[in-house]
Amino acid sequence: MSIITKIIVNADAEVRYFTPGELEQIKIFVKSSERRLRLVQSLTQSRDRIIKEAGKQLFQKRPNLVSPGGNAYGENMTATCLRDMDYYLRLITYCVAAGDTMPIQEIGVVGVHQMYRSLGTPIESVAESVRAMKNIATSMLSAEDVGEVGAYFDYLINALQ
Ligand SMILES: CCC1=C(C)/C(=C/C2=NC(=C\c3[nH]c(/C=C4\NC(=O)[C@H](C)[C@H]4CC)c(C)c3CCC(=O)O)/C(CCC(=O)O)=C2C)NC1=O
Repeated sequence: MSIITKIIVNADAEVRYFTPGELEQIKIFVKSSERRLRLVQSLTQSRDRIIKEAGKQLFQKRPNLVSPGGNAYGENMTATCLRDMDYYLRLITYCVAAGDTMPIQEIGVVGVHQMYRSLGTPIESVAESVRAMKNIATSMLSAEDVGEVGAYFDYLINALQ
């Protein structure tokens, strides 16, 4: 799941020791761990605000979603929509902790197109909600942190398109 696990799986598949390049990757991962965990903490602490604000932006931009006939119409459906956003933000924090996109890949995007199609949920609006969360989350972060977190958001947005 983490970048280290991935490197081990790759090396073991080829029955070999780590390459210098892999050791370098592990070194970078270990060196950045304190910063990444701080980042996880700050996203976790701000999650309510990020989701509430991003939801507001989404429904302002696409009012048909919460109008009669819209997929997020009604209190329960709106809450389920915000819950999906919360799921995705949580997966982003896993990625930051792991230093890898694997958590999103394995938990968040397998079969997601088919799932949302069967729910009648417009997936491009789900992508839009993630884009809104990205903008809000990154506005609270330093440039270095924006680079890392932004990459995971972008990975997810691409997968939802
Ligand atoms: C962590 C991995 C994971 C994901 C991603 C996930 C998504 C997910 N979203 C669902 C529903 C839903 N998802 C939405 C979301 C939205 N509707 C909109 O119009 C907006 C564009 C969008 C919010 C941004 C809605 C409204 C439902 C309820 C649909 C229904 O019950 O008809 C459902 C159906 C079951 C349920 O209601 O819980 C699943 C499985 N579940 C998971 O375990």
